[in-house]
Amino acid sequence: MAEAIRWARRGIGTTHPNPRVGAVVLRGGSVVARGWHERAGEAHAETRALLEAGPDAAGATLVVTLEPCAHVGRTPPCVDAIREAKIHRVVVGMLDPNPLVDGKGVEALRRAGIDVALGLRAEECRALNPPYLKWRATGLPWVTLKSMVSLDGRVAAASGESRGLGGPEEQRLVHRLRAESDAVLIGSGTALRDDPLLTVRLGRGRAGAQPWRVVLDSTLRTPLDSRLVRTAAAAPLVIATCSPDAARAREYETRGATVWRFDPDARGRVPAGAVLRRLADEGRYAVLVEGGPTVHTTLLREGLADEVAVGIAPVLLGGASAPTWTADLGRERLEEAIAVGRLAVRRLGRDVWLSGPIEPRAAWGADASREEDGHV
Ligand code: AOF
Ligand code: ZN
Repeated sequence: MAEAIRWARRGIGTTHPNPRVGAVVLRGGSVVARGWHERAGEAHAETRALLEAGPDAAGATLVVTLEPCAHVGRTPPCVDAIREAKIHRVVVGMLDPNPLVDGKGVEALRRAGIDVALGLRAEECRALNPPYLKWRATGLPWVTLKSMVSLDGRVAAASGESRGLGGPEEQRLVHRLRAESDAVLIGSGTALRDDPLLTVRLGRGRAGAQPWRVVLDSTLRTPLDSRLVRTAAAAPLVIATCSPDAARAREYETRGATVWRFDPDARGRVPAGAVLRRLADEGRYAVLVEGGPTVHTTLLREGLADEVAVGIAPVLLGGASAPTWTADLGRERLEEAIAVGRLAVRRLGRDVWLSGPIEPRAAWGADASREEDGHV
């Protein structure tokens, strides 16, 4: 299963809206074939592994991170392929919460007389797919808040300068996070202040399209000559707004951007939750939020954030008006603090990178109870 999980990871950044899935075929304890799901519309992990195994699959064990599908989607049911390949035993990491599958895959295999074990390394298999699992449970995407800050927590100097705060290793990690995301989101303040590109340029590029770049821009103030708009024909750009200015919207659209219009929220701003839901509806389940403080604060206040990832540069910026990466979270007391669990710490050159999930996670989060723990 550990090897199947490693293969599944290859799909991070490309499988959406499908989950990341890996599979291996075992004979006499050794791996004779492996497969992973690469792109929606293409073969599922287990089908690929079976194809590679060929006649070796007969009587063999198939290990797969997610329950094999029992339905006809863009591809035929994997349970049929498993049966036809004469697999003897299937070891499954976790059930697929897709209502079209959800236990039916395991049931179909057992009905066909195939021995099925369920729940092996279930937590690690779950950890392959936070975005897919959150979307299945809530209809919302998995949201990671990313920030680069000084040792005193500020995102920019008093002058507004922020470029170069994170070192080259940190920059590379940010590009990898983008490559692993289905959408990268910012507020219009960041578009104005930093004029970012938000594309994947460093490191291993994703084997396909760029993530969607999304700007929350209630008044359509993102400049037409910004780097985002100037590159809209080459990398997808969505401007989410509540401005009724159709002429201004057309200016973006003729340059290749897409404009989404929403009714303003109570504070007259683009409703972040509605934008996230729309992204999920479009199959974008992994959203990386790159600021600024207004957007991060809104998402934290509204309970829409799932994870934080903060790079800390070893400098003190000070500055009475230098912003920190969150603003008023609407909490007064220490006990009301938003807690981050299982904090991971990494050194990146001279910088430190901290990341972890926001706690407590919603009820859908850590529910492993549906798996038959101890069955394997
Ligand atoms: C698997 N193995 O590798 C994947 C599965 O439209 P389709 O045919 O690609 O089906 C998509 C659904 O199939 C997806 O929502 C999920 O329930 C399941 N994905 N299943 O057994 C795979 N990618
Ligand atoms: Zn399948």
